[in-house]
This record gives sequence, C-alpha cells and structure tokens, in this order.
Amino acid sequence: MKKVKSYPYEWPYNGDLRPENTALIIIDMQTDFCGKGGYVDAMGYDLSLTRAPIEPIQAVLKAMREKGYHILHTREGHRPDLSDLPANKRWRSQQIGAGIGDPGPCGKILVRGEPGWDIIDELYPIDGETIIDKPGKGSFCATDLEMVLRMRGIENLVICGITTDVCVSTTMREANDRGFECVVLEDCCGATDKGNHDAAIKMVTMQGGVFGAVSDSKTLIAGLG
Ligand code: C5J
Repeated sequence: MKKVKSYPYEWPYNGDLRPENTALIIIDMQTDFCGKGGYVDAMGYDLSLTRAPIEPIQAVLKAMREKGYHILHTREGHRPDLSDLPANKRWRSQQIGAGIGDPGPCGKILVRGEPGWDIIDELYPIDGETIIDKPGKGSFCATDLEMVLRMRGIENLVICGITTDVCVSTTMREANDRGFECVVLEDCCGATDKGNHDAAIKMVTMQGGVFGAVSDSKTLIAGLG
C-alpha cells in the first residue's frame, strides 16, 4: 500500500502504486510550445510560462526512470501533407498569426518532422520510451495510446507537460473517463496564461477529485520512496 500526498485525496485512491502499473506521461514538451521561434512564440505569448515546468519535469523524469516506471511522451502535430489538419484549426491559427503548416523560424508550424515539432533536448525520450503522435489536444484521440496502456497493464497515470488548460487538461479528462487513475503535477505544467493554469488545476480538485488528484514534483518524488 503506497500513496502520494496530493489534493483532494492521497493518490492513487487504492494505494496500488507500482512501477509495473504506473506511467509518467509528458505532454507536448515541444519547441513549438516552449521554444523561441515556435508556435506559442509566434502567437506572442510569454515563453517563460511554458518553460517553467522544464526543470521540475526533469527531476520527476529522472526519478521515475531510475525506479523503472513506464515513461510516455506525446507530440502534437500534423502530417506533412496536412491531411489530418481540420480546416477550422488551421484557419483559427492563421487569425492569430501562427498558421499551422505555415513556414516559421523552426520550420513548418506543428508539422511532423519539422524542428519546431520535436521534443526539446532537455526532455528528449530515451530508448524504450513510448512516443505518441497526436493530431489533436487529447492524447487518446486518433492515437493508439489506450491500446498501449491496456497492453502494459497500466492503471495509474502521472500527468504533466504543456499546456495545462489545453492538452494536459484534455488528456487528463479523456484518461479519467476511461477509468485511469490520474494525478497532475502542478509545477510540472504550464499554460500561456497563469490564470488559466490555476483554473485548470483547480477544476481537477472539485467534486472530491473530479478528474483525479493534484500534487507536485517534490511531493511525488518523495512519495515514490
Ligand atoms: C495547444 C497544447 N495549446 N499542447 N496545445 O494548442 O496544449
């Protein structure tokens, strides 16, 4: 029986926390979301907000790698021919001056294979870690993530990455609806707006933990033992 201090309940609910049934999932730590010249930069948002989680995630990644937990990474992006890019998603991005599929300083924005689309060096996956490429915000939509988790017997998900209010939140909701037991690490996430980050975290804690629980990097590492 092992639980991590978290709010509004100690996680996981049943105390069954083991490397075999638990995965760290790091959402979209790509240059396009936290690097100079990428998508978020092109939209004019403050990169310090989406870069803030890099160091805390590094600490959690190191600890969970050492203890043999499953590690998964996601990347948001589209096929080079843009055949999986909804026209409305493209149009909206163009309205804010960061057209998905258009050329930028880091290559074509959010296009698979382009420099800006890949995961940043600080958090780059190592051999044996799973990468899920997704065309949308949720990591379960149009991917084989659920299949991979079920085949490995994974029940618990430690969720972090960017952005808190978009891809992290959508993924946590999708996972929760599928019965996975989730904890989100507050300092290992970031949004393009601090208020939205805070709100997305607060939403998790309502109704006794409507999507799961909230913890932070240091508390999780201490709780892993
Ligand atoms: C966004 C993401 N914000 N990774 N993607 O478009 O949250």
